[in-house]
Amino acid sequence: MPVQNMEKIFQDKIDAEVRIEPKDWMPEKYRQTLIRQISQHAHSEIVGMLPEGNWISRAPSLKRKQILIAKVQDEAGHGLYLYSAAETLGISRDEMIEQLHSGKAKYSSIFNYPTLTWADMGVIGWLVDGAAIMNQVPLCRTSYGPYSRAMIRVCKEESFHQRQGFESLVVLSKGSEEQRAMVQDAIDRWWWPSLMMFGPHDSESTNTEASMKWKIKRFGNDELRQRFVDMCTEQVKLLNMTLPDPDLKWNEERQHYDFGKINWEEFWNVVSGNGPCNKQRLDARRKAWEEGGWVREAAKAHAEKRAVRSKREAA
Ligand code: BYC
Repeated sequence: MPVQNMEKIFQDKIDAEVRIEPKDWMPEKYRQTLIRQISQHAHSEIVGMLPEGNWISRAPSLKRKQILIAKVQDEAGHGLYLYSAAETLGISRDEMIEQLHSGKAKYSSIFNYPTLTWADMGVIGWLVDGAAIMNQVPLCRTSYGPYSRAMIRVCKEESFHQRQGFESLVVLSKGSEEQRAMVQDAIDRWWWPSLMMFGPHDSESTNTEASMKWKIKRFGNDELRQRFVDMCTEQVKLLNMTLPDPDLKWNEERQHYDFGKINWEEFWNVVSGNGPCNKQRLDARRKAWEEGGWVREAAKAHAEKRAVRSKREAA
């Protein structure tokens, strides 16, 4: 069948909301876009464990330590579901990890900022997981079956993460002057990087148009960012704190909050590897990979031994 006909059948399926499954025909660019986005997402989950892992041994109570350990473990799980979803598109996990370690594959800009105080754990839960949910709930309906199914589980866990973050900030915001100052400082540092998580303006985005046609993305970067600003501007009032943006103002006509200009120079600088912690994050991942070599070898030897045994038993 000519490629144009295959493409038409494919697009008709997308338009009719039929999920694309691994063995279905798909345009090469659709496959490549999904590998790029899903692997970038998986890497973000794995690298995202580092800034929070940094506080596990310093959590202020046993309860907070248990919650933080559970959250970081969930992130490892999200990375694994997502690597598995990407593998169904014909790339191996080793290739994806090599792309991360060589700097070829991107991961979210947000994880290249340092976590300086305990309040950062609450603010990451509230703002970073909050931005992730805003972006990821529509991905539960993304057109590629394995990705959409992985995202349903990821989103359920992310909403727990966001609530625990906000709850911990509610407690701190009712605490001492010092605790309140710590929360405000963390909000001031994380607010703008959180807005950058949604990616460049749609007018600058290289992938949005094709991704929306293929229903990989359901909304543009700017629409999701606006929804996030509207949500957080209300939530911050419950903490009696402020967002660090003098231009934040309700616009009656648009029925949305207007907000200030994002520093795109900072964003591209971080994305291209020159953020405050890019080097530290990649060094930590490469070191973990090298030190885990013996586990991979042992698992492989075990699997080979089991395969030989079951072959012998079957004979
Ligand atoms: N950081 O054409 P665009 C999480 C890149 S949450 C770095 O709009 P696209 C977690 C983009 O890759 C974070 N790079 O791209 C939360 C593209 O470059 P390439 C992860 C970024 O893909 C809590 C270029 O800029 N979430 O995991 O249509 C705890 C132009 O952008 C960023 C996901 O990955 C950024 N912020 O839209 C633990 C969700 N933004 O690749 C973990 C799934 C843009 O063409 N991903 N770039 O060289 C998405 O929804 C989309 O990939 C994005 C970007 C909205 C992020």
